[in-house]
Amino acid sequence: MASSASIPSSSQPEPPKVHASILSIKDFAESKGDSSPIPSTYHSISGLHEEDDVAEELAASIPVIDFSHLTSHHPQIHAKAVHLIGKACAEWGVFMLTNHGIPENLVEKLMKKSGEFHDLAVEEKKEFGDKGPFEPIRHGTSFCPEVEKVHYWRDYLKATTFPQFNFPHKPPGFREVAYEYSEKIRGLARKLLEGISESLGLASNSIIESTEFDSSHQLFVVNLYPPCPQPHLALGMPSHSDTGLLTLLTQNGIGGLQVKHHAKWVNVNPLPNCLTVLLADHLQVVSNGRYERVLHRAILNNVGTRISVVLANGPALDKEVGPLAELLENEKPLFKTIKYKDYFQFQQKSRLDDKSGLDQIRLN
Ligand SMILES: O=C(O)CCC(=O)C(=O)O
Repeated sequence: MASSASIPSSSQPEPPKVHASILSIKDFAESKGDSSPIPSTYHSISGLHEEDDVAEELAASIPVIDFSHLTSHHPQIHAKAVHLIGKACAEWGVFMLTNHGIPENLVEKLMKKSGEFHDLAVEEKKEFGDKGPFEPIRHGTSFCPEVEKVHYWRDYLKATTFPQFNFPHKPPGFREVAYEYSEKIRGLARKLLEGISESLGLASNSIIESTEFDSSHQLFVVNLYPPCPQPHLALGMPSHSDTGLLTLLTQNGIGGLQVKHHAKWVNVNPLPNCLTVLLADHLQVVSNGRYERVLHRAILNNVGTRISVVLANGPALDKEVGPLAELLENEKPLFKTIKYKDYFQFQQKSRLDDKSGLDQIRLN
C-alpha cells in the first residue's frame, strides 16, 4: 500500500527581481508595436539548438482516437478503440479526439468570447487579479511571475468550473458558453477515463472511483499569446506537464503547441474540429507509471494572436490519490499517495519546468 505524503516546500533558488510593470503582455505588445525588441526578462530560449530539435516528420504520427468508436455498443469496435487509446497513452501521452460531439458553433462562440475577455481593458479585469491557486477566478500574465527567472509571452484567465462553477460575468454571454463547454468536456473526460481504465485491464469505473472523479476539480484556462516580435527568443509556455488526469485543449486555428516525444519536440497540427487530449501527472500516478504524462510547451509567432482553451480535469481536491490498488497486487507503488489539493497548490505556485511535482512524490 502506498504511503500518504505531503510535498515539501520548494527549494528553488531565489529568482532575480521580476519585471513587475507588465500586467498584461497583450497590452504591452500592442503598445510597443511589432518591431521593438522584447525585454530580456522574456528571453527563455537560449540557443538555436532548442529549435533544431523539432521532429517535423513525426507530426503526422500523433495518434487519432475516434470518440464515437469508444462509445460504440458494438463490442468489437469498442474493444479496438480501447486498444488504440491504450496504445496512444503508452506510446505518446497525447492524442487527437475526433467525433467528440461538441458542436463546432459552440467552439466558435467560445473562441470569440475568449478573445473579447482578453480585449477588456486591464482596469475591467483587475477584480480577477490572480491572488493564489484556490481563488475561483484568476487573471494574470506569464505563469507565476513571483517565482520566475524568465517570463512567458502569455496572458491567462483561470477559473474553477467544477465542482462549483465559477466564471467572469463579462463579456456578456461568456459565462453561459463556458458553462456548456465545461460540462461537455467533463462528460468526454469521464468516458475517456473509462476507456483508459479498460485499456489497463481494469473495470471501466476504476479510475473514476479511485479519484472521486464525479466531484473532480476542473480548471478552465483561457490562454492568449499575442504576436511576438522575436518569437525565436521567447516562449508562450515552457516545457511542463499538467496537474490532473486529462487535459482537453482546443485552439483558434493558430498552431503553437508542441509535445515532447523521445526527446524531440513535435508540432501538434490538430485535425479540423478535433480536441487535443494530453495525459497529465495524476494519470501517471494512478496507472503506476504504465502511462506517462506528456511534456508540452507553447511556441510563439509574429503574425497572429493565438488563443487556446485548456480544461484540466483532475481528481477531487480532497481525495488522497496514489497508484490504483488493483495494480499494486503484483507490483510496487512508484508514487506516494497524496491529497490532490496539496499537489495542485504545489504545481500552481512553482516554476514550470520538466521536473514538476511528480518528482516530489516519486518512490525509488
Ligand atoms: O496553449 C497551449 O497550446 C498550451 C497551454 C498549456 O500548456 C497550459 O495551459 O497548461
